Amino acid sequence: MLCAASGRCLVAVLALVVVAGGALGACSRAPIGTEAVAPTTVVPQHDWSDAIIYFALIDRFADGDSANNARVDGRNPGAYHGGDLKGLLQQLDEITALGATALWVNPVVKQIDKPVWAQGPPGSGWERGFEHWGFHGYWADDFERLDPHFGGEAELRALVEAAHARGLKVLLDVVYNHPGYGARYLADPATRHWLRVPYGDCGADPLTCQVGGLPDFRTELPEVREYLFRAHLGLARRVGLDGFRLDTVKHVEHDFWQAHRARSRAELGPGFFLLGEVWGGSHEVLDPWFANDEMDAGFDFSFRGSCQGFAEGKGRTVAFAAYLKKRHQVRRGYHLAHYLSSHDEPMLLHELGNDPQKFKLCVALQMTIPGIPVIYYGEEVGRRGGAWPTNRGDMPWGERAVAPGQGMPRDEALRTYYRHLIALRRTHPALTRGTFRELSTAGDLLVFAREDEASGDAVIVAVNRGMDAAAAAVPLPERWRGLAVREALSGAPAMLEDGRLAIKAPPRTAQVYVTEPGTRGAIVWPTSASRT
Ligand SMILES: [Ca+2]
Ligand SMILES: [Ca+2]
Repeated sequence: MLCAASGRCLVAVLALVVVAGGALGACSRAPIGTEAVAPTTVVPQHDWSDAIIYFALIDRFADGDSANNARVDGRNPGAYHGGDLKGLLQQLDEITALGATALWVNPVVKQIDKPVWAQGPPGSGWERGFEHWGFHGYWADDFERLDPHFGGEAELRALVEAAHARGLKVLLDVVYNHPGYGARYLADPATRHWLRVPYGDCGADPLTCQVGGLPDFRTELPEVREYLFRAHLGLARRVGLDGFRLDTVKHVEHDFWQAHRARSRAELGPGFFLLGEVWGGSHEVLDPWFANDEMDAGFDFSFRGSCQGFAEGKGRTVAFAAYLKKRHQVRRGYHLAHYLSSHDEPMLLHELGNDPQKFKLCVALQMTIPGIPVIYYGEEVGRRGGAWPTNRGDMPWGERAVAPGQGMPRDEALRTYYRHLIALRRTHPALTRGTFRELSTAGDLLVFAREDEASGDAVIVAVNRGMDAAAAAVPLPERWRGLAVREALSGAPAMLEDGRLAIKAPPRTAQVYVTEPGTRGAIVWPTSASRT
């Protein structure tokens, strides 16, 4: 948008946690910027249903090439800050050590060569205005070239190869609906008719309007489709991408997306993954795109706000549980991707008053409910930022010699919390593919079970949003009979009383109960849950 196994596996995931933890400890004692850390790999996702996506804005992540830093101004939230594909490649271990299985990067095509004057909303600190450039990649000037600020096709291919060598998949953000303001297509007599004049009203006709005032492609024209398909799918094939994140999906015709799906499968194979942004998406809103198999997944815009309300103590726990139960009722083989923060919305940590305890409740819920968790770069280390444009700040690198975010503080304890939860999600099929069953909603304590019949795995999650300790006794899952149980985030043994799990939850904490490793056979991941 403008303003996007086997038993061996179980052992490997657990080993990753230990190895990565050790590496981090070593880093903190090594001379700054000189530590030699071996590339970190992840156990590749078995299927997109157990993916964890990390979304990075390339310009804000890491600068690996100062030669392409034209018009860089780190003081301006709308200017280029110098990050590029080469820098992202150099810092890939930051993402793999976290445990993410897929990387999503913003569009990389050539951007318009001039800024737009923009004013931030009240409270953003940028109400008086600033020069806004296409650092985010959503203002294309030429879909057939890459923007030198990000790097060339060789750098993109190198990034994809380095990611694949680490077990990480790569999704590229692409825009089919519009080019940037004043793009070359408007001036060229050969392509001027590709843009819609007159244009519609977004409220009345989302297909023909100018989203954010951007010129709308006449995507119903065969020559426009052919041009855009060749540009985007050709790049994907040449650099080896695993899929696209599709921008502004609801502003383009359904038959366009059906043709795009057929074309992407024909050229890139049946596994080429399509994650679409339908603004306001939910299981109900997205169903027309799933019904026609136009894409594999869409964003769940409901979770972030719902979780914020729950963490702030608003509404009854039972209502939030009812919401969680129904939010992921999608057609089999399709997915919802749920996020806490994004480039189009304020950072959730900010919305929660920069209270890490409240934020951690939503992190725990994000990593223990159905769907594909999406992590917006830096939120895992407590990146500060409110509404746009400050939600697109630099990746904090602490004392590491990485620009542009060198010197920005990092909450390493929060990152460790993420890593533990991600490792649990990667180890337990119940957390990715299992059913959701509410167990207790008394007061401020929510307890639910995730159970996966195919693998026989079960997990119980307890989240206490209250300022007081809370307790509940819930029945044990049938498959836990005779097994030792522990609370995985603390490592403490679980208390079992009369065949029930006795939960005692401290104020504003989350707990994740699993069976003790070794007390049952290794968890075997079922075969693919997808259609293809
Ligand atoms: Ca650079
Ligand atoms: Ca359109």
